[in-house]
Amino acid sequence: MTESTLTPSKKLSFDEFKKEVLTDFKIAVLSRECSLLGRREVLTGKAKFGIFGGGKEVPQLAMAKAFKKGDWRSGYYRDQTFMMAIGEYSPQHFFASLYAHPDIKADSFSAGRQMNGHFATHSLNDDGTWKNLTSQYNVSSDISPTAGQMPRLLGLAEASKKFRAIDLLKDKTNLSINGNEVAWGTIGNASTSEGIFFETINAAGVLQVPMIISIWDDAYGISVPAKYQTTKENISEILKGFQRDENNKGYEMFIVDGWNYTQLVDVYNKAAKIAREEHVPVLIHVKELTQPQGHSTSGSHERYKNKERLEWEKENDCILKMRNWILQFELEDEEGEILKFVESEQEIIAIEKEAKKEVAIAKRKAWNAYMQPMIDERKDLLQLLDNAADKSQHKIFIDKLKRELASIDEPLRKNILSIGRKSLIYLRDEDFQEKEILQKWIQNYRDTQQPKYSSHLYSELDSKATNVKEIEPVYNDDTELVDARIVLRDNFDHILSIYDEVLIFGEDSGKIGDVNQGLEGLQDKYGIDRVYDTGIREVSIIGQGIGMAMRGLRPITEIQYLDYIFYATQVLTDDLATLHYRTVGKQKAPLIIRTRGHRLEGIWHSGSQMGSLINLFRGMYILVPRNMTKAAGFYNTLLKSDEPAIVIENLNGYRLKERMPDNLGEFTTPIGVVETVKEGNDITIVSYGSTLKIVEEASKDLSQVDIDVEIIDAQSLLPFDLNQDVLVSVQKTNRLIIIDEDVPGGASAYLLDEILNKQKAYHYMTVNPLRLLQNLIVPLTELMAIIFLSLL
Ligand SMILES: Cc1ncc(C[n+]2csc(CCOP(=O)(O)OP(=O)(O)O)c2C)c(N)n1
Ligand SMILES: [Mg+2]
Repeated sequence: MTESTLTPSKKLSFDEFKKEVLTDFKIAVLSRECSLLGRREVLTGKAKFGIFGGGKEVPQLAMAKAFKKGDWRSGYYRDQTFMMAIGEYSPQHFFASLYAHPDIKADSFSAGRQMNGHFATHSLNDDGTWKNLTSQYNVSSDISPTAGQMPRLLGLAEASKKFRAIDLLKDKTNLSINGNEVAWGTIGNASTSEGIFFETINAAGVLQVPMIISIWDDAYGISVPAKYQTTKENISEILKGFQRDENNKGYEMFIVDGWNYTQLVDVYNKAAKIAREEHVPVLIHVKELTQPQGHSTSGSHERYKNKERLEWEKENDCILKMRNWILQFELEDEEGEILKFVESEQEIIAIEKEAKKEVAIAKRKAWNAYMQPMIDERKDLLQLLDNAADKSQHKIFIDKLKRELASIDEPLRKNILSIGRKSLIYLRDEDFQEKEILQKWIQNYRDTQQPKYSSHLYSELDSKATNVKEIEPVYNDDTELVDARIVLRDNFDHILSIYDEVLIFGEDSGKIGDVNQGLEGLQDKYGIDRVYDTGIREVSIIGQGIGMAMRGLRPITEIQYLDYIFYATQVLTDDLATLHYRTVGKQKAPLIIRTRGHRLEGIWHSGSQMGSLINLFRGMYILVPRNMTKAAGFYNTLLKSDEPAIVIENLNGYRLKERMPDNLGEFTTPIGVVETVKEGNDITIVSYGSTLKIVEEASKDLSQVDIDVEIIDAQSLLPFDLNQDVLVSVQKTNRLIIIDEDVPGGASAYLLDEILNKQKAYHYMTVNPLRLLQNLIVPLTELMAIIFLSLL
């Protein structure tokens, strides 16, 4: 473990050094001033909640110095000063995000969709193309679950490793320059108690990736002190075993006090050099930090810190310590002259005053920019209400609504829309032009304002996955029947040869080519950097995928069995599924997750828990192909577009026979389109995955008793049946059964809701629609009987 000593990494003249120190000090003070004023904005009701970077300013100045263009950060809500120091966060922006200004130009992180302190930069142009990521600072969009930034951090770092190792990627200089980019992580001391912290730390040590993780240690996690968080109350002490030595690869580690500016600068420069040049992960334990205003605006730290601790925090505030160091700094030059940063304290006071002023002005500007559009919108509505009131018999009520709206000091869109709609209730029996204009304005207002808050869950570009057209598999006359896994394998072979950016990895995916051999031989053919094994650690496998996808690669990560995806649930639902939404389309992670399930023969290795997936993973595509050709088609579709998805292959389908298509790598299965696999007139049966085969078998027997079923393969649960083909089928058959392996209230309930409420098929049904949950106690014969009886 390296204790730092000061060795400047570059030679500066004293004047340059002085300028840098004073500029840094000003950024720290500016940041602190934002925190102080930000808290007041919340306490006076102008913002709902605030979480700030106070007490962590000085180490972040040092981190910013070592952070180069092309590098990536994956951190958490305390990194306010870092963001300011790299020039990606101004005080006005600080207040815009505190007020949740829903304009990406005002709050470039999330247009008010995230709570403040959740940072991001833009990786994508408006047309969805990549920006030149190597000529800008890159900040992956933060999420709130503590340690949730860790899995993605691993992938961001691993991408550099891939760009350095894979010759085919060398020309992608807008994404990487020879893998020189470092992925910087930050995490609070208490969040290191999370399992995914340890999982990721271990994985990065194994992978030897350029990842630098800083632990901001203020000895607390909200109110809970280190003694309840960390063994020995010391995270670097317990991570000592990860330290590299002469015989073993591992981490480089540093321990440094968070108020010691010069030592911090030195440590961060050294860490960057090691990670960047050697691709060795580095851990920096930054101790003795404070939290001068407590955790967030929700409470005060006087409730849980004792007098001694509060006193200690005051004395050891990193900005105060930096201030004292600046005041006391003296250096004798070669001519014996004493060099100082400042001649007197007045110079420091002047910087502090200036910062205060700047922040106050920024706050006013941000507030006005946030409020002005809504004030204008209210004005428009008041005018329209006025016009309508003059014509209405209910003028008295409309006038009252007008007064109500006019009297709100700071009108929000919610107020405007709700008053507008209320007025229409009073006007419901009347008919005049002013009412019509008012009605249109309200409708238009809703249509134009709503997307500010809810757009971009999925891509809104022409290139979106649901726009990829179907290309059917082509067969020639002597096409052979093969084990279905061979279709998958040969299709992956084509994928790897077409797309240089594709990497496939997971547990047992490399050497043996996955447990069902859908990747057999592909590591030998494409190399260990493109098809490879990982440890057993689902959430960080997903993290590898997310991070690499954010850097322009096209990872296909394998989760060995669907049942084990749930270790990664938090990261999938909070990070991957929301990334596009929470950055308003400015970042993407088109990760393809390959897994297998649907064979209900036990508790594990075989589940079909679609209900939980479709609810938790909105923002991704959930695809349930009935066979391996359909699955291969989905992979091809997904690679022609750029959105995240889960493909659940049928565990019992790998050894069934399928025909080998000629156009491997080319044919596509459309997303959001059902397929009618058998036409019929008596009843519509919707199913998917492995139950579909059972339904097909039952239908053959039923045809012998003249029952003619129509079978529809849902194929894609998220989204489901965008063309509403099921509706057309029900219009013909007037009967519906949905069959799957999920629990009651699971995916079949979702499908029924889509068909009844979205497609409005209810009107065409002559009998109650049924949902049938196929499992061992509903064998084929019983299934047939149920279908038969439903027709009576
Ligand atoms: C998974 C999860 N659990 C709980 C929380 C609530 N929470 C937010 S911050 C926090 C404490 C984090 O402390 P630490 O990591 O030391 O960071 P600090 O705030 O002290 O900088 C907690 C418990 C959360 N956001 N996510
Ligand atoms: Mg803490």
